[in-house]
Amino acid sequence: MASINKKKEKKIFKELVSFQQRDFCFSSGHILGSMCTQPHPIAREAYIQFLETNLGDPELCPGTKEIESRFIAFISKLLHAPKTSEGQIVSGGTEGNITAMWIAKQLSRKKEVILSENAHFSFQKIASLMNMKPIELPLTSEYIMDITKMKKEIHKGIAAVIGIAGSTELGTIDPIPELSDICSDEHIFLHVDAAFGGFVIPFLRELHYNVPQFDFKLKGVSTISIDSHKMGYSAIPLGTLMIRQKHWLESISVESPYISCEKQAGILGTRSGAPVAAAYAVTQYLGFQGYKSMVESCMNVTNYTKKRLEELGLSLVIRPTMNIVGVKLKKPGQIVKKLSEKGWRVNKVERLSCIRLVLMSQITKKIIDEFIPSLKKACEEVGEL
Ligand code: 0PR
Repeated sequence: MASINKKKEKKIFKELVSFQQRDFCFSSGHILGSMCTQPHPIAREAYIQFLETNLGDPELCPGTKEIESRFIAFISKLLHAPKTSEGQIVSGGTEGNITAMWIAKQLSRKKEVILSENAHFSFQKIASLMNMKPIELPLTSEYIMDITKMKKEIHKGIAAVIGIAGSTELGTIDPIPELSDICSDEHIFLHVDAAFGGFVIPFLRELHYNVPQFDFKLKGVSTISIDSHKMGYSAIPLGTLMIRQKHWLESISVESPYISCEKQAGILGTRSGAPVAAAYAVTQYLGFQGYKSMVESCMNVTNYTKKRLEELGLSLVIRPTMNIVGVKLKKPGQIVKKLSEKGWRVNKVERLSCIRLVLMSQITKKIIDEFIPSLKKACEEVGEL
C-alpha cells in the first residue's frame, strides 16, 4: 500500500477543488438542461467501494460479477425481458446504441438503418464508425416516427429500425407497438433507444399516463438500451443493452485467450465494476416503488412548469410526454445566453426553435418559482415577451 505524503496530498486536493469550484453542480438546482443528476448517496458510497474492480476480467471479481448479474436481472424484470435474453453492461446510451447496431449488422449482414429526425446524434457516429447508412424520416406533427413513411422505406437492405422511447429533445415516444408488428412481420431487427425513457415509461404506465408499450412484451423488439446514469439516479458511466436472444452476443464476441473468460463480447475490455455496484445499490434501495415515486414527483414538477410557462404567455412545442419540456421561442440561442448570464444552464434546440427543460429529481417547484422570473426577464431582454 502506497503511503501518502499528507503535505503533497493537501496541495493536490487544494488544486483539484479550485478547478471543481468552476463546475456547475446539480445540487445548485440551476442545471435545467441535463439528463443526468447528482447520483443517489447510496450510489456514491458503492462506487468508491468498488473502485479497483475490473469486470473485463470477471474471474478476478466473482462477487462483483454476481452484482452485475443481479443488476441485469432487475433491468430484465423492469423491461419484461424473456428468459432467452441477456444484458450487456455499457457506458451509456451511445455505447448501447453502437452495440445494438453492431449486433444488427452482424446478424443481417446489411447496412441500412431506418430512424427518424428525433434519433440521438449517436446514430450519426454509428453510421460513420460502422459504415452504415441511416435513412432519416421526417417526424409527424406529434414529433414521432411516421409509420406510413417508415413502411415505404422497408426493403431488402435494411439492417435495423430504430424506435425512440423518450427522445432527447422532447421526450416523445415513437409508436413502438406498430414498429414491433411491422418488424416482426418483416423479420427486421428493432432496436428501442430508451436511454432516457427506460426508467420513466414503465412507471408512467403504472401511474396511468397514456404512453405506449415499448418493451419486450412486444414480440418485435430485439434490443433496448436503458441508462442508469440518466433517470436511473446513479453514477456516470452506466447503461444496459438488453438483448432478446443471449446467443446474439456471439456475433459480437471475440476469443480472449489470456484472460479468465474464453470469449469477450462488446466494445470494452477493461471496465470498472464501480458504476455497476452503484447502479445495483440504487435499484435495491429504491426498488420499483421508489422509482415510481420519483417519476411521479418529476411529473408533478413537469406539469407545474407547464402551467407556470403558460401563465407567462409562452407555449410548449408539444404537451410533455415525460419530464422534458420544449418551450417555443423565436430566439432560443439568445435566451439560453441570457439565462446563462443569470446562472441557469438550459439547452437550446435550434431545429425546433425551442429551449429544452429536463425536470430531473433535483428540480423542485420552488426552483421553478425561481426560474420563471429569470426566464421572463431573459425573454423581455431579447424582445420575446
Ligand atoms: N439516446 C438518447 C435518447 C439520449 O438522450 C442520449 C443522450 C443518448 C442516447 C446517448 O447517451 P450517452 O450520452 O449516455 O452516451 N442524451 C443526452 C443529450 O445528448 C446526454 C446528455 C446528458 C447531455 C447530460 C448533456 C448532459 O448534461 O442531451
